[in-house]
Amino acid sequence: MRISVVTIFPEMFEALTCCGVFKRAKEEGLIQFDAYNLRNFTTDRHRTTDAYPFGGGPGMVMRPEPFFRFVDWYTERFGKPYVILTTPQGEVFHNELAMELSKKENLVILCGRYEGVDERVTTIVDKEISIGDYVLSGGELAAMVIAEAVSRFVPGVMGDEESLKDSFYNGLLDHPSYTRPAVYKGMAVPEVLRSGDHERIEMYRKMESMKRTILRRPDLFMKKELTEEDKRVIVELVRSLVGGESRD
Ligand code: 6GU
Repeated sequence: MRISVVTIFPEMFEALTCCGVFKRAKEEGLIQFDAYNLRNFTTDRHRTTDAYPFGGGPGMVMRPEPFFRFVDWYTERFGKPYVILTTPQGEVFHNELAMELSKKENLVILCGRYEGVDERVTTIVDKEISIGDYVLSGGELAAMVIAEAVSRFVPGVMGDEESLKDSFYNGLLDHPSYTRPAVYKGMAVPEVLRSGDHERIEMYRKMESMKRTILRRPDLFMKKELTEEDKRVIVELVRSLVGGESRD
């Protein structure tokens, strides 16, 4: 897939492409990624991307023309993209949305700045996205978050497709993980993980996953549709908590 961002700070995206999974995906041609400079799509002599808000008020507002010109230029070159605008006023980003976006052939992310983007830009936008209820000075970090989360769902990007089955794929948080040494500063790795009993390990992990989700993210738990297996896990979890007792 092609992911393109347009921003007044294209250099910021080196943080995304310099290292790690995203860099490799780009090198292997699984993802075409480009950060375009919005300034190159300005129309005036001074190449301005913002201006004072009509009606007054603090801060500057991003002018519409460069965004329109960028999307026109892009469409002519690559075909019609799915267009996202980063804004604290958007739908809060989540993993399922990342999965949906990963099916788009051409994804364009318009980076807004906190003070705002001329409202008319929304007429060329398919979805406005926020990454959470806090304020960032610009949409660049949000665009990187979106690009990386989306890229993980592009076939081939995660070497091991099993790695996709982590937090959220089944609506639950991850179970805890341990590695060597088996005992560190007096803290031992749970015995079950070293038992070699794969059935017990699986049940232990599912129970921990369920327990964490209930305790830390009751909102996620309440949304979850319980499978028969989930119910068995909850039964085992309650049993493990009350000890040997079977009724009462
Ligand atoms: Cl998408 N943009 C800005 N400027 N701030 C944010 C955000 C986006 N999401 C959360 N805060």
